[in-house]
Amino acid sequence: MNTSPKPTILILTGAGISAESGIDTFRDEGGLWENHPIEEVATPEAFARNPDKVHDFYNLRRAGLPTVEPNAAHLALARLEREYAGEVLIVTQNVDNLHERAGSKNLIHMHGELARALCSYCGARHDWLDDLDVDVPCPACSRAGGMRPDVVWFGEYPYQMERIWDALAACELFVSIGTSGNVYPAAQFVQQAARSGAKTLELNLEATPGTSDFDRSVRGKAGDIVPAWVDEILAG
Ligand code: BJW
Repeated sequence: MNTSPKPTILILTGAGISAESGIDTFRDEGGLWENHPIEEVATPEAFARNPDKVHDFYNLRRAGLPTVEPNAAHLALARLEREYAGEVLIVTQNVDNLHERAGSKNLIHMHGELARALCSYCGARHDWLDDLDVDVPCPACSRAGGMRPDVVWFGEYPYQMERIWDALAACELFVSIGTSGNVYPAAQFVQQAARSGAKTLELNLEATPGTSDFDRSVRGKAGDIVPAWVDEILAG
């Protein structure tokens, strides 16, 4: 039984929420996939074929993390979590660390984190801000050649899915922010939440393939429409 005084809110975020911080999205014009085809950088096969190329792609993005700041949308979601009388869970597809730097605590990185490395030999995970390459030994098992970015590539299983399915079944409001809805399983969260009786809201710069699945859609930049929506919720 839900004993929260206010409806439980589950928020799914995507690359669009970090766009105004200066991080490229994937599929928009000029996005990351324009110069780096998915199959060359975001699959386990690509990493096995050409680890140097994949390391270069992620090293550049990791090195960019300290040069960007959370924007008004990240800050508004952190404020929502602090001030809202019910539960707020953010499930982000983003591998940047802008939600946590904005102050969000109840956060799942379903596609992993740029600032972490995973040893494919022993499975150990490490906080990681430096560049990775094929000669870097794992601090846990000391073997070189297995260290990779701790991110979820196509064909791999996203993180904390059990917890996410449970949260989708329990939430009363599902909000999708700045994601094109092209990638599964995140693309099906709206249907899952709606089936469990949640109200659904999409906040995005433009319409997406899933827009018609939402009860309500608001168009605009995340830095404008997310703080406005948070004000609306906190005002009751
Ligand atoms: C703004 C804005 C502003 C801009 N303000 N908005 C055939 C059918 C169905 C599924 C499959 C299929 N074949 C294969 C699959 C599965 C596959 C898949 O989905 N493939 C698709 C290509 C079809 N999925 C997987 O393999 C996943 N694993 C899996 O399914 O395991 C089995 C399983 C089954 C069931 C349950 C559970 C598991 C793994 C997917 C891993 C995705 N990984 C990446 C890379 C992560 C590392 C990295 O960052 O490099 O994740 S791909 C990339 O896409 C990244 C993102 O998180 C993800 C989503 O992108 P996102 O965030 O939506 O960005 P964009 O660029 O697409 O959209 C930006 C949006 O922002 C746009 O809408 C703009 O309008 C908006 N915007 N500026 C507001 N200022």
